[in-house]
Amino acid sequence: MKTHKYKHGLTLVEMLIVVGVIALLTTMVIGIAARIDNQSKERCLECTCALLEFALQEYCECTGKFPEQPEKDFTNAPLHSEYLCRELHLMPESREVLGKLADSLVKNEYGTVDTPSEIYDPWGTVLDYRYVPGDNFPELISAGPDKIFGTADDISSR
Ligand SMILES: [Ca+2]
Repeated sequence: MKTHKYKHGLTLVEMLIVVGVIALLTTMVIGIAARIDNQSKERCLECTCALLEFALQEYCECTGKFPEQPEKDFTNAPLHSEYLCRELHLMPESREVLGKLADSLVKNEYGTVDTPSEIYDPWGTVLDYRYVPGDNFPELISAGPDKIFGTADDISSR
């Protein structure tokens, strides 16, 4: 007579397959979440740059020129950002536009000499401000997701 012996539970191979599938799905979800996070930060940066360009235009209408760049060596982004903030705060029109930036992107909004204001990108790196030779409209540059200037993922306001 034939007896049916039922197994209960999973074999080791089945357990390994289940763990592997869960690990694969987790990796996919994390990758998709990171991509969505980066895309939302890029949109935030676009809005920030648009606001800053508007503030720069307001500043230019009041003073007849854009804020100068204090250093021409393109290596000191915090100094450029501090100077840009200080200059934009001087004119009421540009200060008003600057006030529309998200609080999380502005460090020391009412900066002093000891704790100057700086504008950050959504990844937490200070935004650089520079002039491109041959173009008199200043350029805003984010170091991008890797937080390092001069790499392929840098994002320009151009
Ligand atoms: Ca970069």
